[in-house]
Amino acid sequence: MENRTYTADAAPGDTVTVAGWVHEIRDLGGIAFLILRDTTGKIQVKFEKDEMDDDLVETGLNVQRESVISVTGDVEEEPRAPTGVEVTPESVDVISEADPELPLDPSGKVDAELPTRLDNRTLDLRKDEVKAIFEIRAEVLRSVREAFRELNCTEINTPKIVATGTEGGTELFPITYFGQEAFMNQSPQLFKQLMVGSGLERVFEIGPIFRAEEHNTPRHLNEATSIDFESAFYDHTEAMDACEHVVQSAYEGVAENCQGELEALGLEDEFEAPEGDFPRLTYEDALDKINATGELDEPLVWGDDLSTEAEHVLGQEVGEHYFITDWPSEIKPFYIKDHDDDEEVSTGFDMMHPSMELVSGGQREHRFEHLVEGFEQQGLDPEAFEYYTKMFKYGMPPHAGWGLGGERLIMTMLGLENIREAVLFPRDRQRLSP
Ligand code: ATP
Ligand code: AMO
Repeated sequence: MENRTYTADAAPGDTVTVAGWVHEIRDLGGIAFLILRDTTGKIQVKFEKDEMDDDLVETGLNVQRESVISVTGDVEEEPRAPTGVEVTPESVDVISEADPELPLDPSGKVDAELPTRLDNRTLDLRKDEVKAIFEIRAEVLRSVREAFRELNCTEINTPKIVATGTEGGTELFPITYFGQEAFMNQSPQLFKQLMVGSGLERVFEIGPIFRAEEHNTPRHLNEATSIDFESAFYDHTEAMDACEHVVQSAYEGVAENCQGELEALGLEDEFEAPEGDFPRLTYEDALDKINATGELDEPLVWGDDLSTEAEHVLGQEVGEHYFITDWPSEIKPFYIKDHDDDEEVSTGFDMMHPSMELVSGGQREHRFEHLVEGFEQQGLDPEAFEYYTKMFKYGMPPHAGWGLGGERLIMTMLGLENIREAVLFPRDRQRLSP
């Protein structure tokens, strides 16, 4: 729109055209105010009924809330106005009139349940505190990309329609691909590994993953954003260092660049970037700590995965981001390398927020024979993965990496109760549109 001024830039003495949504109309009798909202903020438009053209007053005050309008007029200082300035209109143009029946109140005066909000995201994101989540999400992605750049990574994009799954057979979404069986990819795992053996060596990808999760929970999505890292000539400890750097950078970016958004969410005082090294507990230490609390009905034994309850108990004990290392080989996938001196123990690790798992990773099995054996042990047909395994015959360096759940990072960072709040249009068991 030609000559449009953002409300935040409207300064006393200027003649401006501001455009946006009718946030509120307050009619006090002789004087009335229309609050116009755009992406940068709000501005008051003043109507003095006796002193203004009747048509102008009528247009300005009869317009429905949330209609899109533009207003041209002079900006003046006005201490009583919410932002200290107001516009005295010369003309008001109703560009797109809103229906008086709104499915959701963007002024936030009437609360809406999450499903109603998700069905009406356009209106929902007119609220400052909801918009703030997605501005922060964008900042997280910017900071994460910057952190990967500092680590000399190359950004890659790998296919989302694939012939095989990697993270366990039950969670795949099958599709038909020109008459052939295919799946939505659960993880870029195999592709990112193939690229560390290429001339790229160190890569990252930020992209969707698809999982037909069995349960509907506040921390699982059926389409999530995975932040994946993989590097040649890294072991699991170096991969953990990179993970710390990326997660800390995300927090720092938000602390530096999202003060207004944190205020909109009421988090300006409590938001803190995690500092220093995250504690690294072995799986055995973790079991001991959990069992020592006596809070689980049954103590955990070697080989058990950590239940949600166990994660919470441990999170309470540790109280900050931490790693769990040295997991039993039997509960880690085929591509995770075992320790050379003890093949019962893997180099796999998880990185945890006190409330949930954020990352899985590890050093990878790069030796062809061991890799093929691992497939057979997990009941997978190595032939179906030949496109992957054969590259391990032509010079595959030792390597390590991890996958970080983007929405879980944002959810835990902002203390959101439901992961769906961190996604514009979440996919879950009940939700396929919008
Ligand atoms: P003014 O100070 O403009 O002469 P007023 O005393 O004539 O205002 P009204 O015009 O009836 O009173 O205004 C009603 C209410 O609106 C008052 O409480 C006044 O303080 C408030 N008000 C008037 N102008 C503004 C403004 N530009 N911004 C915010 N509030 C205003
Ligand atoms: P994993 O399966 O543990 O590991 O996934 C990595 C991280 O992705 C996030 N995540 C999810 N977030 C929301 N909804 C889901 N349904 C969901 N599933 C996973 C979690 C999890 O920690 N290939 C390995 C990674 C690697 O080793 O590099 C993998 O996919 O935050």
